Amino acid sequence: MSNSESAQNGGTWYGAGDPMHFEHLKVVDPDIFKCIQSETRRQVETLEMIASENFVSPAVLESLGSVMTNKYAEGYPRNRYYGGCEHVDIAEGKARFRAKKLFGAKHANVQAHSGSQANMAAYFTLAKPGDTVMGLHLNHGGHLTHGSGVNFSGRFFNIVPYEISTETGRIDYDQMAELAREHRPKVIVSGASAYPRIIDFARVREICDEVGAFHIADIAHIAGLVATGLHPTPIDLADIVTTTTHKTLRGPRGGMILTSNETSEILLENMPKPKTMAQAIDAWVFPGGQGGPLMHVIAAKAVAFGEALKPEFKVYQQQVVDNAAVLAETLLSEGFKLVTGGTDNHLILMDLSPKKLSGKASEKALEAAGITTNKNMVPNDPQKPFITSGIRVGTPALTTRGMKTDDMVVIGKMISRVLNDQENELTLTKVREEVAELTSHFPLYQIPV
Ligand code: DSN
Repeated sequence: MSNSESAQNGGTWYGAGDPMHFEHLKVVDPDIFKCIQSETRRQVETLEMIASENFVSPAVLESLGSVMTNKYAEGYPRNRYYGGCEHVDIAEGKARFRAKKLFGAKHANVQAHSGSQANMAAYFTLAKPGDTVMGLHLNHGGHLTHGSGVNFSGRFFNIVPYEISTETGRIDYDQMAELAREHRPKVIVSGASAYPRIIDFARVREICDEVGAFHIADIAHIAGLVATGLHPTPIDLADIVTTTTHKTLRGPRGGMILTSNETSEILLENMPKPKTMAQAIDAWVFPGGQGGPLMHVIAAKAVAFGEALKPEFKVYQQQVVDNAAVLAETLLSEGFKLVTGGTDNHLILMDLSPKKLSGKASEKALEAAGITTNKNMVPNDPQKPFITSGIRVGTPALTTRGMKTDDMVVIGKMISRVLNDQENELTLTKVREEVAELTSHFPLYQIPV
């Protein structure tokens, strides 16, 4: 692929430029150098189809590997607990400004270390321990932080999960409304980790308004689509929007919180004094839940948001969605069942129960063939979460490499061959060779030597 072609996909890094050098690491810690070398090779030579992963640009990588990691900067720009913050202030200011522009938000907190910590800060901004919170059930596509009993969300809050319809595989908004009327939650969380359809944020807002609940929208998976208008935005429909920055948004691993709710005085009974929504969010990130921000990650977030503001990023996101649609059609034509029958976004949830295949074994077989996916629960899954009957696949990472719809047809057929013949080593080896051949046409990073 030429650089001009790759630029249309929103980046210029595919195989371009020098490899990262690691002169020091090679000498100081050859074991870890080898891990990085092998991981680079794995990323380059296999098909990365985990729906929540992506490949960052060299500019983002350089920022992550910079001296910004050395700086303590507790507090917020121009209001820190440490001296020497004049440069990190600029980086964080740019990250916040670009995030607000990208999503049309009035306030952005870019310090959350992860999506989970963003959600924790959002919950504590709006609810007290023991309050009722509604979120999509983990086994129906929700996230751990949307109320799982093994997570802080399920331990600190009284969780009432809503579900997807077992007939359609889509979120059952009528059930959500009924549960909300019955349980009067303080917060309803919208958003999902394994949901292939558009989320109706307006309907969730209506339900919240009817019962007097706050609305938190977790757009971690779809942030890139939301930023480019390919999925409706929750910005004016949710009190708080949380996201990760490393999935479709293609930035460094991390979290972010946005709001456009200008509630001037939100009384937080467990905060020392009334705060605006923006101030309350910031206070629940630092000092409420975190200490020093990761300034190298925040600098990299600024770079990624700058990339996402470019017109090429929309072209990239459209290709992500087009690729997922064609991959879904291919899998359907190969006889697979897909939850909801297809996809509107970047991911597909395959229900392997009609074929009597487990997600665990299928993930392993695909991995052996050079295709990286993850096992996933499907609605009413008879299997345990560590086994499952589903496989989740996504197109963000392959699309970053420059792959298009024709490639998705080829890949869909490879997935079909592996899943239908997963015990056969010869099939797995043959597909692995084909994967190596395919990936060689889509250079990514140079493997360090
Ligand atoms: N664990 C992530 C995923 O894979 O979807 C969500 O945060």
